[in-house]
Amino acid sequence: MRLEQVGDEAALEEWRTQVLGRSGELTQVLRGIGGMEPDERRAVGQAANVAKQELEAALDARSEQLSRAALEREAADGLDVTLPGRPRRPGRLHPVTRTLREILDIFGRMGFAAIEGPEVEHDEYNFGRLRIPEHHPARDMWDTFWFDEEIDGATPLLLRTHTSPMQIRFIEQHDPPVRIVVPGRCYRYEATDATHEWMMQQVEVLAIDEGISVADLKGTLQEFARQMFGPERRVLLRNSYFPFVEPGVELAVDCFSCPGDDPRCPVCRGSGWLEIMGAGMVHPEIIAAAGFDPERYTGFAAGMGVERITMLKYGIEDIRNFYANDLRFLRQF
Ligand code: FA5
Repeated sequence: MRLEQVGDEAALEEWRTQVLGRSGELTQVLRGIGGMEPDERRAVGQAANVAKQELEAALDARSEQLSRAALEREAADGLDVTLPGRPRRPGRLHPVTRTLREILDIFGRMGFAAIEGPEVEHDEYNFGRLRIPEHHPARDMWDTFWFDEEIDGATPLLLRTHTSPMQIRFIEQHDPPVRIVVPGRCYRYEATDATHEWMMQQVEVLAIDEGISVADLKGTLQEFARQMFGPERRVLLRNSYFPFVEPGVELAVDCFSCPGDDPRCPVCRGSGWLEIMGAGMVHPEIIAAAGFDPERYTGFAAGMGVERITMLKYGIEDIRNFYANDLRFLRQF
């Protein structure tokens, strides 16, 4: 085969093997040199080496010609492979996902396992077993989306308003000691504004064991706040009410954006404190209902809003930015 007749890369490789390869024509000649007279050996050897260099140069030139011809063919078809490619923008995590992972990491290091639960929940778990019977005023605070169907005559189905139902589901199935965090989406029938969405993510915290006290609640949440917002943060427990804890508290951290008394501060509005979660000691009736002796076992629980914590961390003033799918907002993180 002549080199000029070689029409593509595969044929070129075939030519190379045939002529220059290990058992190619030229290699045969070089191998034959061993049996020649010294003078003849030198002359043939030199000639063969010259021929080898020329053949290799011809091979390179032909290879170059072939790829140029291929490019020209593609250009003639309207494809210009020499144009720079379209830049690929690397994706990134949503700021709320980042905060969520940070929260789970912090509690993970303290020994809490992360578990998930259903977003479509029974009335009984979202309310009833959390000591919020029908007609209880706490239901007004947590109105939600209801389903028409009933399954097996069980209590009506709804979109859960908080992650607290997993407190009940978990202790129904597991004995103390319990140390879990439950991340997940929650839904509320809500008129949205800068700090309220109809869908938001919470992380529930639950610890039940012998001898757990309010000091454990405060210490754990304080350590969490420091890791999340900085080592100099102070936390404040304020009295609050949730039917499934006794006593109930709200946990606030001191403002990290102003000295604590600036009425124009977008983070605390001059109050000096930012509420980040509801918490309390698990109600003894809930521990008893799961089959454990409330004189022996005590525990604490907390529920925090992941969007709110993200807002505080990055100084975001409107919660609705998170789910508006505006890339100009999301690309900043
Ligand atoms: C609860 O949901 C309780 N389950 C919390 C709890 C758990 C108390 C365990 C005691 C023991 P609350 O409705 O306050 O409580 O909501 C908890 C957090 O979720 C709030 O502090 C806030 O950060 C966030 N949150 C509540 N509603 C919204 C909303 N509409 N939009 C955004 N975040 C919200």
